[in-house]
Amino acid sequence: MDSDSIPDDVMLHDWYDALGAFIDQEGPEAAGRLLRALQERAAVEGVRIPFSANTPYVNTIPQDRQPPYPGNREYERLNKSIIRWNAMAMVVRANRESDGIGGHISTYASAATLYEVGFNHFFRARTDDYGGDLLFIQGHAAPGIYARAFLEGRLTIAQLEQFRRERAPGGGLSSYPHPWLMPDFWTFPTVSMGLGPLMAIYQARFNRYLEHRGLKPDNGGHVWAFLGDGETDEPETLGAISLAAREKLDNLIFVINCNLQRLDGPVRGNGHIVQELEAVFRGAGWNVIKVLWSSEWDPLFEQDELGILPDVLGSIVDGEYQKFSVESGAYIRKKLIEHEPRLEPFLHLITDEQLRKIKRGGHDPVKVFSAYYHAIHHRGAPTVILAKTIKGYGLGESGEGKNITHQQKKMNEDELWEFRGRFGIPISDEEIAFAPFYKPPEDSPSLQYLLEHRAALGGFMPQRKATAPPLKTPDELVFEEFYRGADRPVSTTMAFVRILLKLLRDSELGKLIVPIVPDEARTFGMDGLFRQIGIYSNVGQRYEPVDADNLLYYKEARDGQILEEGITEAGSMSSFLASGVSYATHGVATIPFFVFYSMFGMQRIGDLVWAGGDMRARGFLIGGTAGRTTLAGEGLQHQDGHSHLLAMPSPTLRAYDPAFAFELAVIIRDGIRRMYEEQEDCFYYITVENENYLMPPMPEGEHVKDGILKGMYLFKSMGAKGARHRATLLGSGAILNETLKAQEYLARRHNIASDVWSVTSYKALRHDGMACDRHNLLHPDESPRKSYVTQCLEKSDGVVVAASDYVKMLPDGIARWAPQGLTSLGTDGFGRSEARAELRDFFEVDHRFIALAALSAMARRGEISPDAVTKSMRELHIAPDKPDPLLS
Ligand SMILES: Cc1ncc(C[n+]2csc(CCOP(=O)(O)OP(=O)(O)O)c2C)c(N)n1
Ligand SMILES: [Mg+2]
Repeated sequence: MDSDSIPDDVMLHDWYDALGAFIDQEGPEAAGRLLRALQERAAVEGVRIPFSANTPYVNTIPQDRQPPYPGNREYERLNKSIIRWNAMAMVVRANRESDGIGGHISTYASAATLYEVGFNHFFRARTDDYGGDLLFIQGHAAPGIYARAFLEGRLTIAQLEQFRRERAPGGGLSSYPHPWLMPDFWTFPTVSMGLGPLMAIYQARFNRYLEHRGLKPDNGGHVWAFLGDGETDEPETLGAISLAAREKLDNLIFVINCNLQRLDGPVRGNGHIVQELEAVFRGAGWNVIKVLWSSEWDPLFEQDELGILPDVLGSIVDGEYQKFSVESGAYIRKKLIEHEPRLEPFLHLITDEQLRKIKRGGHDPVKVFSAYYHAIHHRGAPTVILAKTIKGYGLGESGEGKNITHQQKKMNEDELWEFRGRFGIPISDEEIAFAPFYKPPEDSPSLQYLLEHRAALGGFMPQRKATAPPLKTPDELVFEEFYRGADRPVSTTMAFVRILLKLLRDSELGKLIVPIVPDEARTFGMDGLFRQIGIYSNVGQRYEPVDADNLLYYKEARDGQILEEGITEAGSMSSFLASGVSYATHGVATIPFFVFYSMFGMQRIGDLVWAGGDMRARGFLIGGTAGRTTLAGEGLQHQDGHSHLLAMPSPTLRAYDPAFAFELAVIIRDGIRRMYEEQEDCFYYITVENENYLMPPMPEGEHVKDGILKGMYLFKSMGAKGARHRATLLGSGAILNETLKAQEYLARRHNIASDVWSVTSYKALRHDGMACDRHNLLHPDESPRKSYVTQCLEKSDGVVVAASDYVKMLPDGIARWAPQGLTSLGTDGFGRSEARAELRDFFEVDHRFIALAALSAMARRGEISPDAVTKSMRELHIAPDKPDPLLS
């Protein structure tokens, strides 16, 4: 044979026959092994087979491996049709009432079978003897989930009528899955696309972690993540799939609704999204199940003796399939024959009408059931189901398969008639134009069937239950050593690690702590923990670590406590979230401490932080190596001077920038009390720094702890000989030391007395100020409340200077409550790779600039002469023409 030739048909048939006989005799698994052996042999003989991670464009599960369908198809179809109708009516009516209120019809329309088969047969709620399945529902499919909950009796007609009108009397329904808004219903926020699949992977892994550590019984529970095919373009969607395979997460199932469309148009008009995803997931080691064709196709495949059908179907691009979904049977026939003339006689087996109606696999409950069945029984790898559907399925002229379908929110009367007819909804002709919600009578067998199936599967889903009992806040004694201060220079990072160590030793809380690091433990001096509590690994440690003879060796263990995530802040944050909501998902409160480079936190994974607030996550985010001038040398991509600004918008995130070990101890202890004893739905962002200095003892007085938590307290007052004026200096984090130095300078060189306040949280101060303003706005008849900032700052009428290692916006954010105004110093700008002192000079936040800011403000108020300021500048070596750090 020459190089281009392939075996002729006769020869091929001999091979086919031989293979067929082997499969009949030995079974498909043995045949797979045989082919693999042949492939290896061929490689040894020098045969090069082009690599393909794809299988033909047919269903992965052949008809003879389909389990029998256990349900009543008639009831299920009726219920599903009613749910479809109500989901559509919900959106249509909301938009009639309130034009532009939005909502989506077409996503659920394409996914209805995927969800309904799950709800009727697979999704099992948490019970005493079952760990519970967790559902990550595609956000835009929310109307369908509400429509089901309505049939289940969990939602009222009034609530359905108030879809996207949450403030309507009696309460409405949130647009998408938001646990913050519907805390008894939704479990995971998913509508920022890409986050759901990423979180689902880490959630499945965290479930295993809990089991391996004995915090949750090994009693099952699958994580089901539903996502759109367009959503797979988000890097977060596919970014962690190799972890899922590596960890052998057979408790994880992705269901990708391949309706071939996204918002604007086709996902891959010129290609094949299903094949593309198959290759990606198979390459990563997942079990891939393609559900492409409905049962109606089975006889066609059977009669396809030439084996040409898969090839033809595989050569049709997605854009063309989309066109098929809006075209006539005759058109489809013509196009298929254009692709492969040999199909012509074969296609005579079906009529044009049959050809038009023939369904895609994702709309066939039998095929979907079969895929789910194989998925939950698959061992050793996660499963992805690629279900081919039509976007806007059933919407007919008003949007099925159309490019505009994603945005479709209205249906005219004709379209409603067509919908009713197609799905057989029992609504009268007179009513139809109103698009009324329909619920069968309570005693109707179809509704009873639906309820019985949920009861058998453990109860309704989704459902969120925060059942974990409160924990006891550790005794003050645990923190005493930090309140006393340290007699050798240490950093707040070191203090944090020591606090963590003590908490890990706590008899009640210790085991519940989940330290999470993205390959940064050594940076923060946490490597001592490797040996002490171990790094979690689902397979333990299968090698002798290179540092085995070292006291602090790299210990991996199946019950290891640390989640060493590698270099993925998004993945680590997803673990944080899984741990931070375990009080609700598993009824076991765990306390995550996610320690990361502060620069790669808020700005890198801000969307996940936002989701954390939505899902009512609890726990501690610890931003290490923080402070734009405190982290020296690293330059502008590492030195963080704005994460506290980025922490501002997340409403339940409590952000702190402590200066001393005792402040940190007070904040962490109170955080545990709030989140785990009082069960408040909030979480913490605390920055820690790596500058070593002496940690003073906590000043006396109850107001100190209180002030630390509220955001500021008086740390040190200093008089001065013959002082006529007094300044107020606010400092935070490591910059507090610069403030203290400035205090001394002002007293020594200018006889100015001053008070130094440590500001631990500009965010807390601002929230308090805003609450006071709002109260005063709404209560004009009461005497006005005074913000905490005002209460603190009105004690002195002198100038106020605030300095931190963060942007000036932070102190500016409280300026309106400073009775005498304030001057902000901060670290706006890109910065430099430099040493600390030079950076602080560059950004103008060192003691010299703090003193200068105070003197300059005093001169403007006439308290001192401008000459004295100029003189001081010379003394402090501050040049007036120094470049502005903001843009230099
Ligand atoms: C991060 C993010 N970007 C953009 C959007 C806006 N958006 C919502 S749905 C959608 C298209 C979804 O297409 P696909 O994932 O295929 O889902 P389908 O509705 O087709 O099932 C877009 C762009 C979003 N919700 N989240
Ligand atoms: Mg899509």
